Amino acid sequence: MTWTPAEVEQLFALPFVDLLFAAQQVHREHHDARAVQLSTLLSIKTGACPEDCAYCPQSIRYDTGLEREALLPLATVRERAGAAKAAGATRFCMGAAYRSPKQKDLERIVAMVREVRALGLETCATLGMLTPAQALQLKAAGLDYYNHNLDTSAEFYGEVITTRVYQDRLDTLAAVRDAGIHVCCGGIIGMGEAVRDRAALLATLASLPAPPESVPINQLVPVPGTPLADAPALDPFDFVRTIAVARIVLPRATLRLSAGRETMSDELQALCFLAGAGSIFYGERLLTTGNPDVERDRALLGRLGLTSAGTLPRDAAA
Ligand code: SAM
Ligand code: DTB
Ligand code: SF4
Repeated sequence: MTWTPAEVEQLFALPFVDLLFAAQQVHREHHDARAVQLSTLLSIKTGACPEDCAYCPQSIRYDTGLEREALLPLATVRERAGAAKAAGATRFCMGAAYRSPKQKDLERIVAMVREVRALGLETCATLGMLTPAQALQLKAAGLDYYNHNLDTSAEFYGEVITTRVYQDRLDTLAAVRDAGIHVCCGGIIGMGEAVRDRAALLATLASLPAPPESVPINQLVPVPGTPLADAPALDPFDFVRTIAVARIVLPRATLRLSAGRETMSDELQALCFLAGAGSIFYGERLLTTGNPDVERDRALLGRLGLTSAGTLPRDAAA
């Protein structure tokens, strides 16, 4: 089913309880509503990024006090992935602050993907823009997912990032998809965008040649020193609405309740699961900012009767 931005905007305008009910119905049709998939992030190369993404603590253009770190050694990545698996994660996501990876760095990352996969974890990487040849190289190493976010609508994009254009992002997504790697692509809510931008982002995701298998919905983490440090606070219900609308227009995707959880109440997170979120980032850190600790997450899942197993969409498992 295709959705126009105007149709998606109408979903946002539904009364909250009606929207959540509709989203929950779609969720149960395609997913196990009691399962939450756990992905652990590791920043394998930190800071000094040449891009100017207004939300990002890793851009070299903003003074955020972040300590930069070169590409991590393979042994460190293996050790961190092993610890993530032991803590219960099923996917390990390696993030690097690149505009696009240099070939010699990609060779090292390919080795990391192989090692992490050998531990029995699903692998994900987010390294910036890729050429079709680089995507094929990652696929050959066994990369399961590539994360590359559209972040917001094409119209609002230029307010947030000026060092690359929307089409660059779409081109990388095509390279990833054509290489046969699962696409992980979502956005950030709370950057000062209008509801129509959220609707346009979700309509764009739903109308890609193939909808993304994985969709991270991030709430802006306002980082001092970045241009968005003082972005106006988001109404938490508008965040839940975004997850619910995403659920309806991307029925088979796994929606990840991503950045921003550290400041969310347990009740707000429960509403996000009700709206259709079926995955979280799990572990004390995202890339450079904090995340709830594993004890808090385990307790929350337990209190809600959610399990961290069984994450394949129902129809894919059949
Ligand atoms: N450099 C690569 C890129 O931009 O694709 C990969 C890493 S980048 C940090 C991955 C994603 O993290 C961004 O696309 C953005 O959606 C998200 N992100 C970064 N900073 C954030 C923040 N302060 N709050 C919420 N999400 C953020
Ligand atoms: C995504 O959509 N969110 C994650 C992951 N993909 C790479 C990153 C969130 C980063 C939050 C800011 C930080 O920790 O640096
Ligand atoms: Fe660089 Fe990615 Fe941060 Fe943008 S979001 S500044 S590309 S690390």
